[in-house]
Parts: sequence; C-alpha cells; structure tokens
Amino acid sequence: METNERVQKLVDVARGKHNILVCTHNNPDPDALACAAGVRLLLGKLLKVKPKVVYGGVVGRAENRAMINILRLNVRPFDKRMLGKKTTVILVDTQPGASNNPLPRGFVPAAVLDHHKPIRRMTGLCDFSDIRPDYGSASTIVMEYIRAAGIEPNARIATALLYGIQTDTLGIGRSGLKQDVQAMQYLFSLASLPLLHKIQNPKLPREYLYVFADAIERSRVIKDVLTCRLDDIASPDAIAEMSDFLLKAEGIGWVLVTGMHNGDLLFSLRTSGKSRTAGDLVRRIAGTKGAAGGHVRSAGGKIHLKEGSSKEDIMGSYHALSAKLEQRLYSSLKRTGEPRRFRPHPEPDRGNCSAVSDSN
Ligand SMILES: [Mn+2]
Repeated sequence: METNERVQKLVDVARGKHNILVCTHNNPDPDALACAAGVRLLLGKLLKVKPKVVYGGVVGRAENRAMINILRLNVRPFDKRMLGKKTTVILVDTQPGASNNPLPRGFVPAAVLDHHKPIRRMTGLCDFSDIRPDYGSASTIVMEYIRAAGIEPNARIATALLYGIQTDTLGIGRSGLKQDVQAMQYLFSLASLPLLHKIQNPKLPREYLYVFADAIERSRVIKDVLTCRLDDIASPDAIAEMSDFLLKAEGIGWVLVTGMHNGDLLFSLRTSGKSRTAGDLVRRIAGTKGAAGGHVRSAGGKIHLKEGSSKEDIMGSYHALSAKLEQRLYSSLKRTGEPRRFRPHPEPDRGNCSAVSDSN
C-alpha cells in the first residue's frame, strides 16, 4: 500500500469524529510522545480536529519531562472515563492486547501505528493498522505520513519527531534503518537544535542520580552477562534506563534489570551483540507468564506478582522470580558459575578495553 493510501485510511478513521484520543504506551518514551504529536498534527491539518494525546503510567525520565515542557506537547494521563461510546482511539507505539498500554482488556482501538513485534491478534481487528517491525521508530512511520500529506511540521513538532526517532534508533545502537535515517535528515533542517540540546541535558533531581549508584551496587556478573535487581522503583522508566546505562560497561554484552512497581515485576534485557536477539531471548526467559516483547537489541516485559499478600511476600516472590529469570538467561547463554559483584577491573589500564575477565 502506498503511503498516501495509508494516510487516507487513517484520516477516514477519524473523519467526522469529535472525540479522538491518541493513546501512547504506558510510561511513554520520546518515540511514543513524538508519534502521538505527529498524528495530532496530521489530523489537525487534514481534518481540522484536535485529538487529545493521552498516556498510561507516568513520565519518569527527566529528558522526557523536559521534552513535554520545552516543546509544550499537549499530553495528559489516560482515564477510563475518557472512553465513551463515541470515542475514537488511535493507539501509537504499542498494540491492543500488548498490556503495556492503558486500554481496558479486550478494547479494540480504531487505528494502530506501531513498530514492535509480535503483531497482535487484536491489531487485525482495528479499522486501520500499520505495523512495521523493520522500522526503528514509530515516529518515522508518522513522519512519512506527514510528508506524503505535504505538511511541513513546525520547529517544535520537528524537534519532537527528531528526538523520538533518535532515541529509539541511535540511543542504544539499534541499527538505524534507511527510512529512519532519511526522516532524521529531513527533520534536522526543520528542528531547533538549541531546544534539542536543552531536552537532552536537563537538570537532574539528586535522587535520580542515586538510582545509578544503587544500580551499580546491585549489579552481578558472570563473564559478559550482568544482572541487576532494583527492587522497589519509583518510576518504571528506571528499568530501561539502567539497562542502557549498565550496557555501557566494558566487557558487558548482556544486561538484565528487574524492578518492582505496582505489584508487577518489570524487566528489561539489552544486548550489544548480534548473535542472539534480545526480543527472542526475552520471550524464552519470560516463558508464558507475562507480557514480553521487543527488538533485536532491547526487549522487556512485565509479570504480575501475587496479589493480596503482605509486602514481605510480594518482595519474596519478586526475588524468587528475578532469580529464575536470571538463571534462565545465564543458562540460555551457557554462562556458568556464581555471579560476582560488579567491580572495576583491578588494573587501571588493561590495554584492551573489550577484555572480559571472570577473575574480577
Ligand atoms: Mn518506539
């Protein structure tokens, strides 16, 4: 299908509707926020409607909050009461039935734009869907729509889209695809680089910096595989963020971080290698218990912990389950031995920065 046709189908879904929600995944990242802003722009220009952009969870990451404030993105938390009979929902950067979005179980939105695998059964029930697992970001999909419609985004929206694509593709070295790179090249001429810089370098709350110290302290390694249990976390974003951060360590090729939020165990898996994909491995280690999915180098999921038990019980099952996930990861990758604390190498300069040692 041509891009123009897709734009037409998306527009048809919203035509004549007055209550349109563009909904992102929970704890939205820049790609989700930018993609939603792009859909809002598109429908605003083509239909003269103003959809509401809504998200589940919280915006935790300081950069993401800065993005919303600096670019004055009009977003608000989702509330079930927003879903009336006449509500048209367009879901972005996630799919119905994926459990990482705030839509009630079984709710079929009118349209979906996403780039995550797997393609969900319920996605097939939507009036319009465009799922591209071979795209680095959902913002690139909407960017192509915007261009095909002959719309030029203003500096704020262009900056949002550029940042969305950048973080989803370059952030952790996922292969930037031709389409993503093309979209970024185009957006560079329209975006505000001073604003982008401001978003990327926000002042950080001190407690936020302490999460990094805590994550290092809690890290354990077997050879090139690092695991870390953050326990209770204030913001679910911390999981993905700490995985990205710990994967920067010399000699580390795999990172699994778990944490606990609202009675769920959240986890994320990262790899810098190419031999196995994180998305496939994550589905294997999570088994059928929870919701899991992802890309080649990054993946994650959520497993609900026992309800109605005491705080100690929940903590206990969190640790037991974390241990199980860690064990499955180690054995899938055939890394044996006892996990050790993550320490600086004893020698300050080993001459070979990619050396892996199990004697640390
Ligand atoms: Mn995305």
